[in-house]
Amino acid sequence: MGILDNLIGLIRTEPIKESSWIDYIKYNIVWFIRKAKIYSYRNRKNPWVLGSIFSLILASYVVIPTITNKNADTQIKRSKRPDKYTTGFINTGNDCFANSTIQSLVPLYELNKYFEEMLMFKIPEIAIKYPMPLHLSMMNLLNRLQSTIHSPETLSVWDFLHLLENIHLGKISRSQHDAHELFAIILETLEDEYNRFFSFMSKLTDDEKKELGKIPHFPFSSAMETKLQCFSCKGISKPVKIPTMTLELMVPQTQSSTTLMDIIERERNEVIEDYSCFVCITKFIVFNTDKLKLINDEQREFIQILKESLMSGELRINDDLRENDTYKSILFNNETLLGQLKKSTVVRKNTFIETPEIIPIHLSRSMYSDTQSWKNACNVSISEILEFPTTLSSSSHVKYRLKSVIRHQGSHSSGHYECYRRKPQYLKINEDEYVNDIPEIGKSKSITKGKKLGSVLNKPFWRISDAKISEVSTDYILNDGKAVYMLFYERLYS
Ligand SMILES: *[C@@H]1O[C@H](CO)[C@@H](O)[C@H](O)[C@H]1NC(C)=O
Ligand SMILES: *[C@@H]1O[C@H](CO)[C@@H](O)[C@H](O)[C@H]1NC(C)=O
Ligand SMILES: *[C@@H]1O[C@H](CO)[C@@H](O)[C@H](O)[C@H]1NC(C)=O
Ligand SMILES: CC(=O)N[C@H]1CO[C@H](CO)[C@@H](O)[C@@H]1O
Repeated sequence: MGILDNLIGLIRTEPIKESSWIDYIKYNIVWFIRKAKIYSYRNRKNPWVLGSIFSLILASYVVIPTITNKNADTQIKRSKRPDKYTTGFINTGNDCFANSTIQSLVPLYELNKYFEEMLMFKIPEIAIKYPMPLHLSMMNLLNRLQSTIHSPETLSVWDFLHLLENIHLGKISRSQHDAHELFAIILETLEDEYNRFFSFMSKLTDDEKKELGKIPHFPFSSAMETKLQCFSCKGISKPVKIPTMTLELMVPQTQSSTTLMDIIERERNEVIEDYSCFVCITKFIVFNTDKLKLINDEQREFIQILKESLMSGELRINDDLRENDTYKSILFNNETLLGQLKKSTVVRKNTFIETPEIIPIHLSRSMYSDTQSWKNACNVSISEILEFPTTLSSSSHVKYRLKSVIRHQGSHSSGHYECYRRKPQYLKINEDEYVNDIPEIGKSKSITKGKKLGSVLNKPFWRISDAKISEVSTDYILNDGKAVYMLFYERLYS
């Protein structure tokens, strides 16, 4: 119990505003320990696991900085500027994929705002049975990575990764080390925690829901709508709604260079040849009814239904009517006639119908043959601002701005990941006193007027290669098209 008492005492020093969070974190600690027992029971040969869970709990909640100053024993580098350094990670092996993935999440304003809103949320008692360990650990990690520092500092990403392993009762493959896979696991785990946590909502009455206040919105969730349109008849398909969290884009394999906008455009308007458009077929059938061999009243009735459906404009190019047995029997009796009908070309349009706050983009650069795989080194020119139409018909656009990039250098099977991370805008309010515009988790602040820092305007990004931090311009990143692998864009409101 000593450890728990100790932890609970430490929790109070965390910047938590809602007292319900104290009970909630206590619950999470108990959950951790139970999970750790199950995990260590299953891994009896690995008794270290339980110990690592305790050190993990400590690592996740202890506010005492475990950040080490790398240059403590040599000459200490110090900068008066707040934007010269940011905290990097200590490389303990092949974890640059993890370092870069976490770093890429740090400058996401909307993610920080989400965590901030979560901490403001008054957790009802009914919800204190749905743990969110990854949320808590991530809040803690981002909080530390965002702190303004004046000399180089590092911390280890493995506390976070061990937690992720324990949540899934398994190991994160250390041989795989792919930044995109890790990001996908983090995102899925966060979303799963979010959905489970808020599942209590369905048990509440409308009045009880009103009392809860604003429910934080998961910033990655969005939905795309996929619709097919026929070039010949202009008919459209029934739209399909697809929940989306990451834009998965295939880098063209036959070009040596392209632009991100081109890839997105191609994905958004994908042309498909040889499509059996049901509207075109129906038109043909309706115009050639006299030539059709119809063998019973059912078939004649069906043709009438087709006609009405076509006239009303309700017929879709992939209408369910084409699955109807009567329709199939008409086709069977008239194969020769209908065989004369040409196939259509259609375009598949993918559009956001719910726009996300953050768009992660994964550029798939893997190429495979029967025996080997290699990396597609196509030069993809990226842009700082992306625009997306929100619906097929309307001309309204939403804008997104580049916040971070994960770059990969090397071959398909080995290589090095680095992160370009946008600096916050620092405002100088006094001599040697700065504030920045990132909503730091748990530290509410009002943005004051001040002089913008010139070095942020000239070099708005950090290039973070594990513990090594340098400062780069936007153009530098936009010209790094052979290495860009994952991109994080964030909604611009203006
Ligand atoms: C991740 O960062 C930590 C801390 O800087 C570092 O020790 C580790 O080597 C990094 N991983 C890789 C693969 O560079
Ligand atoms: C096919 O269409 C006919 C006429 O509309 C309808 O009566 C019948 O139930 C449909 N069959 C199926 C399997 O949907
Ligand atoms: C990639 O394309 C950009 C923009 O066209 C160019 O500036 C850059 O030099 C290219 N990179 C390489 C390695 O060819
Ligand atoms: C099986 C088949 O094609 N049957 C008939 C469909 O309609 C045409 C034109 O009326 C006939 O020639 C086919 O025999």
